[in-house]
Amino acid sequence: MTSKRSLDDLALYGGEPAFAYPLHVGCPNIGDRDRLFDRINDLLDRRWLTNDGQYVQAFEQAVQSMIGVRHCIATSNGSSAIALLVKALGFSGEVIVPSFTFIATAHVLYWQGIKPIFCDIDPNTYNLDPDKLASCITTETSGIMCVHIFGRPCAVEKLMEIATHHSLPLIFDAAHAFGCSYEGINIGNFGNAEIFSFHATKFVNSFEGGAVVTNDDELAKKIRLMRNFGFEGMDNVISIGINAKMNEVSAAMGLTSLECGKSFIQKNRENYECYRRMLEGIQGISLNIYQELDDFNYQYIVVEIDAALSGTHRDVLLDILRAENILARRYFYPGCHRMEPYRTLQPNVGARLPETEKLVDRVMCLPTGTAISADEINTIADIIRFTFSHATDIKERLVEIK
Ligand code: T4K
Repeated sequence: MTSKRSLDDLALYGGEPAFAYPLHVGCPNIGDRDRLFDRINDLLDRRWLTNDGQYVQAFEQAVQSMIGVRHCIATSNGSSAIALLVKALGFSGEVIVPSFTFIATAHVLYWQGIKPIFCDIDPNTYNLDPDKLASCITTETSGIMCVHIFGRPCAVEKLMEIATHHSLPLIFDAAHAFGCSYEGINIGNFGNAEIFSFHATKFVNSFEGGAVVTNDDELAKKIRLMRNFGFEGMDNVISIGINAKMNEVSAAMGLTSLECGKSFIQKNRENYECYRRMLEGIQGISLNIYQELDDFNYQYIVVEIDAALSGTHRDVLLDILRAENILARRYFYPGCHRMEPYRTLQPNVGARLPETEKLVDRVMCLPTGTAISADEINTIADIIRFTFSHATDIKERLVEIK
């Protein structure tokens, strides 16, 4: 329970922070240290540190069998996985993407001279709205990249229908969706290919890492070559390529993390249920509810703040929480279209993204993962309740400060 009794108890106004240490949204899950150190000692003993080593191969196999997909090509990070995939599919001109995503989704395209065409989202799922997709297609469109944002699957079937109808390749940025499924099929099996991120902040992590997964043999072969400068054999380069390889220490961490994946999901789910109970009945905050039908990794706790109902704008709550050492994040404010270079290149695009513009002002992610306890979640919820119940006084103070 928080000891906040008056506004002056809030750390923002000089009180003692609720936590003496930071509570992060993306605090990494560590897993079985002994197994990790055994593996690292083993790879050091064998002096094989990178370049398609034993642990990378084992990691790829483990991902393949877990997802039930024919190919997994492990990469240095999620961004390089997208870059390889976009290059291998020959995307050019324009590619349709949501703006409500991490900046990497758009940047990887623009980095390769491709113009991201931002499409609006469905406010219920935060994913690209298939009903708005067709109007974004032009003669320059070479592909569609959707994002299973926060791990919630996109409207896969509708998207595939539209892509097929227009003969466009469809890929998924599944950076958040490892361990999730759509109608009984694991994410990783849809479209031409999908990519995962195994960054430190993901529930299964390899420090830095990523992967392209696909059931297309030819595409997999092409990407595997591109990941290693286009080398086929020792001194024969048969295609353009770059260095996007995952190293052995990362793969050792990835494998170890994967082995603990079920327990990480279990803990994330417990945290989610705890938030659900604790936030219930607080007017003006709604927790994203997930379909029970499919597998889900619960790696993000996503809430929307209704400023009219709660009397508190999301950003005011964010300042209050952060002063208490609760380092909530405004993922994905302000939307890619309002970040450079896109806001300069496409200054009026916001007009056709009304749902994205509304959401980026309301949404927030709260700390979760194996490092957080139920007591800490209770305190976070108490501070939110306290803030909303003192909304008028807080507003007055803000006016005074200005
Ligand atoms: N597509 C999508 C949809 C993505 O969300 C991402 C990445 C990508 C593509 C690209 O994948 P990668 O190339 O990154 O593999 C973080 C992550 O760096 C990024 O991977 C992730 N998405 C994004 C949603 O979140 P930042 O800039 O917010 O990271 P940072 O450093 O602020 O970390 C987030 C929180 O985690 C902080 O509160 C601090 C905490 N943290 C972080 C690290 C690295 C720790 O406690 N320990 C740590 O070691 O992007």
